[in-house]
Formats: sequence, C-alpha cells, structure tokens
Amino acid sequence: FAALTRRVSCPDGVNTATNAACCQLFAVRDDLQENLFHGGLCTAEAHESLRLTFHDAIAISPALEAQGIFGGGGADGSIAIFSDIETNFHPNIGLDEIVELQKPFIARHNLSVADFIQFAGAIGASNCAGAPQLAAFVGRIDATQPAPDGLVPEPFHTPDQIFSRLADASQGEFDEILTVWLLVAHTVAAANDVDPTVPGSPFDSTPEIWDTQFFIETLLNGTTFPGTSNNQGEVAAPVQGLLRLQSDFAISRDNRSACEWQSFVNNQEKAQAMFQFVFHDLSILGQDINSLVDCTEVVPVPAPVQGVAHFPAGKTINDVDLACGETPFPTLPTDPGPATSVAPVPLPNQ
Ligand code: HEB
Ligand code: CA
Repeated sequence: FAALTRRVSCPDGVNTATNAACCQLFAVRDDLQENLFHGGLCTAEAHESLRLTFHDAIAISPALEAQGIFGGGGADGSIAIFSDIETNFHPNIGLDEIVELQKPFIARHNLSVADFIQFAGAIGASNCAGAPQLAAFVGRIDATQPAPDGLVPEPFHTPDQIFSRLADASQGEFDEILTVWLLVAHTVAAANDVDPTVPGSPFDSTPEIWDTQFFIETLLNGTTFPGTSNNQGEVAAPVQGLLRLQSDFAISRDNRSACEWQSFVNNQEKAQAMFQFVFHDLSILGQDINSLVDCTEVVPVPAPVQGVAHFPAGKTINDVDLACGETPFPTLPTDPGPATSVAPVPLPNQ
C-alpha cells in the first residue's frame, strides 16, 4: 500500500503533499489567513472571497457559444484579470473591493489567477464554523479575454431566469435542486450594495457560522426592512437588521425548489455535503478536470457548527410561510428572550 500513502516533501522543509504541485499552496494559505482573513476569521473578506468564486465561475455560456458569440471562460480568473471591465458589470457591484484586496496576494505568489480566486474562497469558507472542507485545485488556465456582461444572476431575476442561467453555465448540471445547494453560501453572507444605506446587512442572523439559519429565516414571513424599502432585488425580512434578497425569497417558495429549500432546515450535514459537492463543480467550470491537480488537503478542516437550529426570539412555526406541501416543517426551539435586532457584518478593513 506504499503507493497510496507516499507523500512528497515540499521545498519549504515543513510540509508534505500528495502531489508536488500542491506544495506552493501552503504559503498562499498561510499568507491569506494571516493577512486577509485576520488570522482565520469568517469576516467580510471571507464572505466576499467566496462570492467572488461564483461571479468568476458562472460567467460561461454554451448558449452564447452556440450562437457564435464568446461566452466567457468560467473559472478562469477573468473577473480579476479584467477587473476594470468585469467589476463594472451591474451584478458584480462591490466586488472591486475584494479583487483589489486580493491583487497583492496574487502578485506575490505563483498561482494562476483562476486558481487563486477559487483557493481564496475555499480558505475563506474554512474559517466559518460548520462549513465543509471545499475543494482546491491547481492548474487552471487563465483568461485571455473578459467574460461578456449579463451572465451573473441578479437578485431581481425570476427563478426562471436564474434556473436557466445556471443550467446553461453548467451544461444542465445545476438544475433547480442544485441551485438551492449553491445558495447554502448565503448562510455566510451580507449585502453592501442592495441597500447602500445599511451596508453589511446579513442574510441570516449568523453570518459568521455555516449553519442552516439562512433556510429557516428566509422562510419566515417578511415584515420589515433593514433600511429603505424600495430597493431593486430586496423584499421584506422577518427580523430587524436582516436583508432578504428577492431571488432567495422567490426560490424558497417556488414549487420546483421549495421542498428542497425546506429540507436544509436543521440539516447541518446536508448543508455541508451538498455545498461541498456543488462547489467542486462550480470551481472548475470551463476548465478540464483531467489537467488539474487536487490539493484539497491544503484546505483546513473547518470547526464544527456552533449553536442549534432555532427560530429567532419571538418567532414560532406560526411565522413560517409554509411553501412545501410534501413534508411538515421541522420542530425547532425558539431563542429565549425578547426579539432582537441582527448586527451588520463589519466592513473589510481598508
Ligand atoms: Fe450570492 C452576496 C445575489 C448565488 C455567495 N449574493 C450576494 C448579494 C447578492 C447576491 C445581491 C449581495 C451583494 C452586495 O454586497 O450587495 N447570489 C445572488 C444571486 C444568486 C446568488 C441572485 C443566484 C441565485 N451567491 C450565490 C452563490 C454563491 C453566493 C451560488 C456561492 C458561492 N453571495 C455569496 C456570498 C455573499 C453573497 C458569500 C456575501 C458577500 C458579502 O458578505 O459581502
Ligand atoms: Ca449562518
């Protein structure tokens, strides 16, 4: 069995790896943890790095290619290589910030930009308690041209638009069910630009924990807005301080996805395993997996989830907007005490 366990010693004299191509990632990981993620925290930089993986990867369209139009290269680093162009696309609003924060790291390491973006997202997510260990590959080929505009979903798009865009990007793989799996990422997320009067408004009450509160809280009846009430792509949230995207609202109640959405409530294992699965495929869109090296072993195994699935204080099953007719909503405890307001996620250090 020696061949199964043989490891190479890395030139850094400290680490070993299953493939020499992974050795360089240890230094990238340590640099990111120390100098971007504040010593390994699930803060705004981690959230934005994870969002960036999606906005780079999803910009690929076989449907455009079929019309003879360049459809983007997927996870090819174009969002950073051509940041002057792509961060001006409307759905990429706010990503200029994390792209600029990542550029010095890209400059001082030797990864392709495409590999770096996906790796930074995986390391950022690993800082969130309860997250899965996300896949890390090296060997992606960098973009030579920017992706076209119009390929990244917007929060004001309908489920039809979002489902068909994700299916196109993935050659049919990301269907309604896998779209819900991808949206597990919104458990560690906030919005800065949907309502610019309240930057950092989180999508669930635990934006630093990879738990299932996002699925619970998106299914509560909406009653309030964190700031102003007339923003494109936003609908009423159930708890003060939370921001609810119209797209999350619509997909959580659409009859093609509502039961899948509810199935994540209090199912931590599912929230880990399904996102781990879809991130693997998202992170290599447009690339040839046969020319990539799997270096997932370099990604830290995240800490276990903190807390138990619950209704926010003051909420019960009576506040749930039941959208899945097939299965009863799980029984959950309510957080004790009076209803509280959820604090914003602090903005990245400039
Ligand atoms: Fe997401 C965030 C949308 C998917 C991840 N998002 C976000 C936002 C929005 C969205 C609007 C906010 C921004 C600002 O800042 O303002 N998304 C969306 C849509 C979709 C999505 C429409 C389709 C359905 N995401 C997604 C996915 C992922 C994500 C798939 C994975 C990767 N996001 C995310 C994150 C965040 C977001 C992580 C957070 C960021 C921060 O916090 O900053
Ligand atoms: Ca959460």
